[in-house]
Amino acid sequence: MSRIFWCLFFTVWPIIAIVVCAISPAMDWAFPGNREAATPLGQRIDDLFYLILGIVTVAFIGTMVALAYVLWKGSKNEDEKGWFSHGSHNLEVIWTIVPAGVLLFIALYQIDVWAIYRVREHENRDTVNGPRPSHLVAEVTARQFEWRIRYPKPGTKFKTYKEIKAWLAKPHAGDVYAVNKLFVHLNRETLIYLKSGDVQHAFFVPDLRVKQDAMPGQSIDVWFTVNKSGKFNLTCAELCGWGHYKMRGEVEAVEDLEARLRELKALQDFDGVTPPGTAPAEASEEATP
Ligand SMILES: [Cu+2]
Repeated sequence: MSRIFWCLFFTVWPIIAIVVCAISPAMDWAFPGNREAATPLGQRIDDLFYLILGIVTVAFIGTMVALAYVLWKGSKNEDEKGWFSHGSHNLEVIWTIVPAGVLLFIALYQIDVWAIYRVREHENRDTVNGPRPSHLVAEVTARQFEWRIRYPKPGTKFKTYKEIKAWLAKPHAGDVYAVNKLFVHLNRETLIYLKSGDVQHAFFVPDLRVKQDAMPGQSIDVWFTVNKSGKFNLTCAELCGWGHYKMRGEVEAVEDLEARLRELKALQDFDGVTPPGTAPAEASEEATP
């Protein structure tokens, strides 16, 4: 009886694991927000994830069925003597070659996604010599415990990477500054230069499947194209100090980025005195008897 109990005991856990895995997308336990990635590359990363999950699930179920079969068979006859195996050369060859083949397949299959994610020239073969005119370029500086963002003057179009590098080297008149809020173009490529003002941080936007460490003394370029409008959480994914937990920001994809940047610029330039040609609501109320 106790043999059958242990047989069932060890069989029920893998079944629970498979059930939990199967229902997790419906229960919102799967990807962030239970949504599709908001970038085309993120969707390909998700596809890779599901492919690997599928392979692992098949291996897991196969192993568990074999285990349950052995337990069940062994639980039937208490008088049967154990059979001692000193290994099987053929089996060892099989279970070495099969995983090696699976790993080789994954390594080759994912190479394209990795190249697009990390090797800029790969994605922009047609524009290796310069950024696309539609690029949003922004400098994002992580520091304890916030994200400082600098955009070039609204309307700036960089023609070469050299121009971008010159802009990154120092602040320029007309730059637009923001904290913890990064506006990006919808359906157009964003190119950000990630820096750190102090320790190591990590720029992580789960909905976009974008994650990159920010290193002191380095400027790291990160690019993505958001194809869903909305707001996405930006968090720091590197334990960077006591206030790490509150290092939260937001990425918002908007249709008219230029207009949004001009609004930010106007707000930044406002000196507290009513700008010419406009009458704030408070002032006109006071004037009414
Ligand atoms: Cu941080």
